Amino acid sequence: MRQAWRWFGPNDPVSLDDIRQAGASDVVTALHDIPIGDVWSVPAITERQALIEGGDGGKSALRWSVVESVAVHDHIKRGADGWQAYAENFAQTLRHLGQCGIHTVCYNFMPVIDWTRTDLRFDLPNGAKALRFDADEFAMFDLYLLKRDGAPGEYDSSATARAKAKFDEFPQSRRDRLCETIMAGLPGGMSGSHGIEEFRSALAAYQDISDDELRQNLYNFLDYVLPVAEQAGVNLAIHPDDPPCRLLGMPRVVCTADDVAGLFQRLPSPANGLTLCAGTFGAHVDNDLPAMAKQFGSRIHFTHLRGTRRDVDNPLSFIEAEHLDSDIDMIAVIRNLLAEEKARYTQGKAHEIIMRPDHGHLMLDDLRKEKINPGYSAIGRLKGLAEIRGVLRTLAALE
Ligand code: DNO
Repeated sequence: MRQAWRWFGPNDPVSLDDIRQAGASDVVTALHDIPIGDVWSVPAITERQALIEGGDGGKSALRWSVVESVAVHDHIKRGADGWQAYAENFAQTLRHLGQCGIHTVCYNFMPVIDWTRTDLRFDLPNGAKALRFDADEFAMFDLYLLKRDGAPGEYDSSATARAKAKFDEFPQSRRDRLCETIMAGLPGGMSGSHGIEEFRSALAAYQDISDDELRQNLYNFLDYVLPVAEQAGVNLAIHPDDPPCRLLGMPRVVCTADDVAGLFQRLPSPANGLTLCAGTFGAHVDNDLPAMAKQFGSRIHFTHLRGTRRDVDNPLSFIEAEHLDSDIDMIAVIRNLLAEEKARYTQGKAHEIIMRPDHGHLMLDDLRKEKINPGYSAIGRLKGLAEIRGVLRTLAALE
């Protein structure tokens, strides 16, 4: 397995030198400055590549091996007039990436909001801070802050009562922070930030789109881009919807193992692959992560090996737990991914799966830093990567 690290580019407070010290060999990044829907030109890609791979006189080598993510334009997700032009731009970006030797591209098909949390500094008993998704706080936002038209019909009476209790309990400052956390977009989010009116109208545009329609729009998009990806030597790796449940009345199509199985059945192209984001899938009670690692083995090109722990009294709420200590049997996931690599190797195929740690806890010195990207501070991810590296080494030694 190749050990990678997400980097947000030259303005990331965690530098390429830090990544070298973490012991990662591969970098996961994107050209975040290019507007969603525009083509990434070859010079723009090679310039970033030179920065990462330039060698810098005797320093450990790094390789930009995964793009996370090329964003899918909203027109494509809605199947709106002119979506094909955006699909063509996406395809052109894939051609350029393939030409530059970057062969793995993560993307997602989440409408309006990318990954979503309600608390970016949830206190853990050990003094570190974690990201958290609290379903009641989210419902409170939907019902009492956003006041979305369809919302009251979508929560049962006990969920509504819990949301109301939160609303009453939260001072204005916490309500404001919740709005910002949900609407401003998190690092690496592919949908940008919204003001409340803009947010309402972006959501309204999905009001009449069912899960089946969104799924069909995903298939139409992939019908368009997969042949290009194959030709360009690029594997696409869809990232699941995070969290894997219905939000704000919008359709969702990549939440469970069944969703993923359906996608591969409908579009068997070898370029049609998966980002096995253990933490995201693990937040859904139906998903068995070790089984998914086995079931989708040959399609897994990229993996986020983080863990989530669901609340006992509400399985829709969760915290980002320790990488090895969560609801997920991470050792079994890794064992199955290593078995997949071995099978590929035996078949003479490119065999290495790229992994990265994800959403580390905010801890130690990072707690005192002014500028951190939530989930992407250095030390928590360093801890996650080091723990996973220990598992990789141990399982290899036991072979
Ligand atoms: C959060 C990430 C997401 C993910 C994109 C994938 O940390 O897992 O931002 O990168 O949604 O396209």
